[in-house]
Parts: sequence; structure tokens; C-alpha cells
Amino acid sequence: MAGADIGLIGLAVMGQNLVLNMDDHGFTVAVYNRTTARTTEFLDGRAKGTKVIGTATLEELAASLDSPRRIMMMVKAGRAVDATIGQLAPLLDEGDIIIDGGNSHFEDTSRRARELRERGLLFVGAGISGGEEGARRGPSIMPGGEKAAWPQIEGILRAIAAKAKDGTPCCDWVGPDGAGHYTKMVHNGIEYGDMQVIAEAYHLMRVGLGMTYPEMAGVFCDWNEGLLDSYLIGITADILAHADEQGRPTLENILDVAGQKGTGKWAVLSSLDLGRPMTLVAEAVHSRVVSGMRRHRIEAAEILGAKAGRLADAGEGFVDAVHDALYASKIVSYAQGFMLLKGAAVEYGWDLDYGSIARLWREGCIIRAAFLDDIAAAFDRRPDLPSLLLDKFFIDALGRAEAGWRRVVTAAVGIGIPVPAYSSALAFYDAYRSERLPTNLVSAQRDYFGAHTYERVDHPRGEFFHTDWAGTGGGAISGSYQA
Ligand code: 2AM
Repeated sequence: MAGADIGLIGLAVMGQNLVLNMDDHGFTVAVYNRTTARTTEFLDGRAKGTKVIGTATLEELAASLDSPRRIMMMVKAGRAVDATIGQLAPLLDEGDIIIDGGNSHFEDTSRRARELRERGLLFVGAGISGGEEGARRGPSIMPGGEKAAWPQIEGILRAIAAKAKDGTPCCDWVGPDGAGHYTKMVHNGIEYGDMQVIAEAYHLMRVGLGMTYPEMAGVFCDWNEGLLDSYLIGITADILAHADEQGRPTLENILDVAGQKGTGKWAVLSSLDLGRPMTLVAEAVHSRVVSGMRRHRIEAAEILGAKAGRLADAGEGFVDAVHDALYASKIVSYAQGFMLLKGAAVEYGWDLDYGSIARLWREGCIIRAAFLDDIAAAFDRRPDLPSLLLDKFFIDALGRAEAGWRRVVTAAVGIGIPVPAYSSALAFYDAYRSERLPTNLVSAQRDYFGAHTYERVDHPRGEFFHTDWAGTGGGAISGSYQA
């Protein structure tokens, strides 16, 4: 029964939608699911009338595929991926390709690529973003791993991917090992940040300015026509405009507790591991954590008194200032995201093309935005750009936004509206461009209590000094000078 172009394992909604998307593009897909009833249901239901081939065993799936076999897995991240690979690999031949399209941790992907390479199989970890709708109509796809697989899978993956306005598929080879899943993880972290900067704007408008829902929806509609043009701003306008059966804003019915699946947290953990600042995304993750402490918040509001008040002196142009605060914070967040990618490239020896990564996110995924063209252009101008904050376009953009950004953070602090993303982004911006930070004191403290030594402003880097701070002597560090 040879002849299928690709096999797909795992028929939850994402898997089903990718199969239908591949079928739309003329590919014959053989499918398998651990629970056969789900396969039957799919074939009799959504896949009825398509060319999709059902298989009841992995042996049958392997037998249905042309050589080299191409098999995409869309199973639950974690143990299920290893279990499936364990059963599948013995049924495959040298040069066959396994693509993990799930939300696997990049370190797992790197390990699996290594293990399968030893068995002569080509493993690809592909980050896929865009949710169920993206999977069906065209997601952003970030494949990485065994590059020898790319020519064999490029045609299918680029066909099913979203297309940017210029027609380019939002799918390109990212890099070796877990680079594809890493990029997806950074995407998800940035997504957390984008959502938080929007939530802060909503908070300021609703509480600080006392705006109505239709007014706020109008603002987001306007913003979506300009620099902030993006999927998340667009859906926020829709959400704010939505009314329930009684005509009340639907958003007012929704509990202020936001869940998370963990990829934002992974990005922040990696940023800490690699020593790269990802402060805005960290604030976004923490904001969700704080949102989950609802009982505490209710009790604290009673005991401590809710603080958030109305902006008395919002004055002219405050909404425009919120726009600028959001935009500037978003620039900082993306600058941090790309710094993290650079950190990973150094740490893991990946040669990443940052302009290309920005282009992958232009359509299909949750963070899709006009803004990504500006980022791609910045890396085109200078591929080794140390930070987006040093590109002319963003220097000018931040320069224009800065006054409004400071005004909003100051006002929010004044009336007790938390703006952790705007304020941490501003703190980062100010620290990043400070030639002299107060960290000389931190170094002195470390040397005082732990004889950790310090470097001096008037000596070359790499020379270490120690001071006998308390005049008690001792504590000399070998290889360091006594100063
Ligand atoms: P199931 O329908 O048999 O549960 C998302 O949960 C997808 O991952 C489903 O297709 C699910 O199959 C599959 N899945 C979860 N755990 C699995 C495992 N240990 N082995 C194989 N498939 C698994």
C-alpha cells in the first residue's frame, strides 16, 4: 500500500488540522493514532471525502509511506514523544525522517536528534505556532534538527505554512539540534509579553481613565491601523467590543485568573541559564502567577485597601501616551527576545539568521505583526546587530515614544495601577544605556563579605583585586592583588 507522501501520528485537533491542511495542498497523508477509535472517527467525520489514508498500527503506517519515509508526530509533549519514537524507530529504514511538530522542550529535541542520528534516522523538531486555526489554514513553522532532512520535507512544510504578504512561506530552516523548538519557545515568551503589554493598556484605560468598552474597542481598532498593527491588537478590539446576552461587556464576566502551559516560563528559565535579560517576559509570566493568587488578592484588597484610582490629571493625549508606552515596551521585549536567541546561538553553536526568524513570525502565529518587517529589516541592515535597540529605526522609534512611556509609568505608579511590563521595560532601557551602573557597590559588597574580588576601572579587564575592608586582614584571594 505504498504511496502516501507523509505520515502523521496523533489525531488531536492540531494533528487533524495539519492533516486536512496537507490534504488541501495535494499531499496524500497516512494517519495513525494510539486510540484507533479517534482515527476512525476522523476518517468518517472531518476527513470524509479526502485522500487521507487511515492506519491501525505503526507497522501499517510505515508500510504506507514512500521512501524516504516522512512522519510527523503531533503527540503530547514529554514522555509520549519518547514512547512513540521508541515504537516507531525500529520500523524505519536509514534516511527516514521523523518530525516532532509538538511543543517539545528544545533540550529533549536536541537529545532525540542525537539518539536518532546514531540509528541513521533524521530527526526534525518543528515549532508550530498559530493554534488550531493556524494549523488548519497555515501556521508559522520553525523547523530545526537534522538539516539533511530539509530538502525532503521543505516542499510539504512550506506549502502548508502561512504566507507573508509578499507570498513568502512562514517556514524556513532555523538551525541544528533543538533550534526550531527553541525559536518557538522564544516566540511563546514574546507572546506572553505582548499579551501583558496589551493588558496593561486595558487596565489604564478602564480603571485609570474610566473609559467605556466601546471607547476602548475603538482605540484598539485605531491602533491596529498603525505601528501596532497585529493579530493580538486586532483580537483585543474584538474582545472589548463583545457583549453578552444582556448587552454587558463579555470581558467583565471573565475571571481575572490567567493560566499558562509553561512555554513562557521555559523561555525565562533559559534566559536565566544563559545570562540574558528577558525581564519583560518574566514580568508577564509573574503577572499570570499573581493573577492565580486570587484568594490572597481578595483578602489583601480588604486588609490593605485596593489602591488603584482614577487618573485625575490624565490630560490631553494620555491614550496616545499609553500607545507609546505599549509600543516602546514591545520593542524592548523583542530586543530581549532576540538577545536570548543570540545567547542560545553562542551557547549551543547554532548559526541563526535573525532576519529570517523575524520573517517566520510575520504571519500564521500569534505574535504576527507588521512590526516584524521592521525587525527583519534591522537585521538585514546589520546581521550581527548586538541589539535591536541599537538599530536606527528603533532608536528613532524609542526616541519618539520615550516621553509618553515615562508619563504613563509615572502616572500609573502615582495612582497604584501595576504596569510591570511597561516599568520593567523602561528600567531595562535605562540600564542598558547606562555607562555606569551602581553595580560597583554590589561588587564591593561581594568582596567585603565573601572576598569575591573585583575588577578596577583603571586596570585592564581580567585583573582581580581584593580590599581588606574591615581592616582585619586575611581573606586574600590567590591570584588577586591586594589593594
Ligand atoms: P490518544 O488519542 O490515543 O490519547 C494528544 O494528546 C495526542 O497525543 C493524542 O493523539 C494522543 O493519543 C497522543 N498521545 C498521548 N500520549 C500518548 C502516548 N503515550 N503514546 C502515543 N500517543 C499519545
